[in-house]
Formats: sequence, structure tokens, C-alpha cells
Amino acid sequence: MRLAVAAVVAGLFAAACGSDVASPSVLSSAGAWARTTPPGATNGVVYLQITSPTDDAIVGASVPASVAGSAELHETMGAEGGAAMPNMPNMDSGDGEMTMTPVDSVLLPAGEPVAFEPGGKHIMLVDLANPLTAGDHLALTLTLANGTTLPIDVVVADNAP
Ligand SMILES: [Cu+2]
Repeated sequence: MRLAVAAVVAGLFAAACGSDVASPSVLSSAGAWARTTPPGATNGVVYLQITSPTDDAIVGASVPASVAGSAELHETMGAEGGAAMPNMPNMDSGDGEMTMTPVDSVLLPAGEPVAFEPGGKHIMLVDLANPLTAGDHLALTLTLANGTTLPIDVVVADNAP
């Protein structure tokens, strides 16, 4: 799996060679927020946008134990392109939740903003210690393939800020 990711990163890098497009010089995130959760909810979700100056990948996420037991990189399945068409059948999987699956890594092509957003990629907070309340902040740390970590301040809100 890791080999396959490395191959894709290398391919993207090769494709970008010769381009004069200026890239941001530092890894940055923007608009990080987590959706409020009702009492008793076991999982939370974090959305954000992240841009890397070089080809890289997010390979892990973590939050303090006081927030949740773990943080996972997730991809929502069946919601990309077309699922929003009004005449599509309800994609409800039966248990009332969208179908999503954990992923090992999320590629960050150099200079290209990558969005974690409703209906797509997201960071799942598993086994919440407490409900997420609007206005709260939580500390999320992303780990990159190049070994660096990026601390992100996440604000809790009912909807995208
Ligand atoms: Cu999820």
C-alpha cells in the first residue's frame, strides 16, 4: 500500500516538473472545523483544507485523549459526482449513515489545496470523550509522509464557518 502511494506521488512530481506555477512555501491549513454532535454521539467529524508546498501525503491524524479515542482519515463513498443528482435513489445504507471507509493516506499534490469537506474526505473522531459543542476548540495533529506534523486548531460549529 505504501509502495503504491509512493509511486503515485512520484508520478505527480514528474508531471509537475517544468511547471512554473509558484507554490506556497509552507504547509498550511485553512477553515478547520468540526461539526457539533448531539449528546451520546460516539463519533465526530472534522473538515479542513490543506495545502502542501511539495508533493506529500497525510498519513495519520490524532487528537488528545480528552477529545476522542482516535482520529481516522475517511473517504465518503458513493457521494462523489452524481450522488447529488435529484433523481438519484436515496443512498441510505440502511443504518441511517453514509457509507465511508478509512484510508491509509491522502495525497497532497504540491501547491494544490486538498479539501476535507462534507460528502468527501473527512477526519473521523472515534469514541468521543464528550459531545462537541459549538464554540469549542480542539487540537488536531496531522502526520505527513515526510515525517513532519502539523498542529491545527479546530473550531466546533453547527455548519461550515
Ligand atoms: Cu467517517
